[in-house]
Amino acid sequence: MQTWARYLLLVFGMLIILHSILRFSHEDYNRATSFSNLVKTGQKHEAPLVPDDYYFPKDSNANNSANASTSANANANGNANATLAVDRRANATFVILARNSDINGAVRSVRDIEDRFNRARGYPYVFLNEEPFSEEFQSRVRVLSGSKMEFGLIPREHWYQPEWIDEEKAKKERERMEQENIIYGGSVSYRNMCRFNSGFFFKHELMQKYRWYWRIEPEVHFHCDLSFDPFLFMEDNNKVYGWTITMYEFEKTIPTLWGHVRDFMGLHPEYVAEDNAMGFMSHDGGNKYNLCHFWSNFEIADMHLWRGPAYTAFFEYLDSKGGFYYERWGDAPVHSIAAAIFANKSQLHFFDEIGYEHNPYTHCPQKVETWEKGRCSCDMATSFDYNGYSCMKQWDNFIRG
Ligand SMILES: Nc1nc2c(ncn2[C@@H]2O[C@H](COP(=O)(O)OP(=O)(O)OP(=O)(O)O)[C@@H](O)[C@H]2O)c(=O)[nH]1
Ligand SMILES: [Mg+2]
Repeated sequence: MQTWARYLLLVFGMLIILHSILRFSHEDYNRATSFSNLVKTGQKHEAPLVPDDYYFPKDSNANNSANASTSANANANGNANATLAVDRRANATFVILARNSDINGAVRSVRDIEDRFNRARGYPYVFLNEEPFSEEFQSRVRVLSGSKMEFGLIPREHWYQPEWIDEEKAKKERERMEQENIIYGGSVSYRNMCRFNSGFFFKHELMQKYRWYWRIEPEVHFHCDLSFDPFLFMEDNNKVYGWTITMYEFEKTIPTLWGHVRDFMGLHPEYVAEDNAMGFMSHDGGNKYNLCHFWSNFEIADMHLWRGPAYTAFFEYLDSKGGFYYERWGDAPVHSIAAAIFANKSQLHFFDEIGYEHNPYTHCPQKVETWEKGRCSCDMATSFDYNGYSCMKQWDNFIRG
């Protein structure tokens, strides 16, 4: 064999060995390069879009906060038409959990959602914090919108680590997770935040008057014009949970969560929805969790879901196990699993139209018409949907049946 051919063979052999080592040692690399993933690159999902009925007429720039009425005005069979969608507003609010130090990011997020959606709709905002919001924070976000803005203090018992948590054990676990480089593994405040988002934000007194919320974080981006009202679409179509990005959870943050979920379902079969979305999260009838969840930094959802008896019992059950502190359970898997179990699959809605970015991932609409209609600033080609770490293909397969 010629020398150059031998070198080529050697390099090729080394690449194969390196690839095998990486697949074995790095879960993300393994997923991204799996055969099923590679053949699906470039795949476009056929997500159902929000019907034209829900789009505002092109010349509509009315600020509906002035003539708002609740969506109780929907016609008898619950369908809306364009006029109704413009005239109505849902009983909904944006909710933004933030620290005073998050001010610049909060300004950017509010600026984005106002420009892309809310200036024409006038939905209110609730900002929540475990410390009082500074005057500066309030004045810098107030100036961005004519909508009502309220700034709430989170009650101590909704935020801090409960007394009954064994702090010695929790500390040991934090230290271990930190040593293992588990993201936020050593942080107590991150755990407070996850527990609050899982079980308490919808109990805050400022949230009581609302049924629907759209969760927004500081420093996120909305890449497309949103010329329809997602709350009204959800309300009229019996949806309860809307999302844009789905991905795998880090298993090391939730080692015992699924076992508790299964125990809970065994104790309370009456809460499990008949046509639930368990099949999206488990491929063996619920035995093993595939770690898929909705990325909850974006959520548009019905708080009836969280305030009802099923989720109330579920959260109390999980909380009593201490995993928010002894492990590092995120609100994303907790909400997602609950939505998948307690709602019917038709009640979970993927919003392809909403171009959304939370560093480092972006969802960009996958249909050219949608992308053009939304005047989107994102690059369709870099949408997270069929990234190896995304669970979109599991969702597609599940919905296709
Ligand atoms: N008031 C308050 N808000 C917090 C605290 N920690 C996080 N948040 C807010 O909770 C939300 C989630 O926190 P992030 O730090 O963004 O968590 P994450 O999205 O999982 O992680 P990143 O990838 O770092 O963004 C954001 O809206 C934060 O502003 C805290 O200690 N106090
Ligand atoms: Mg974040």
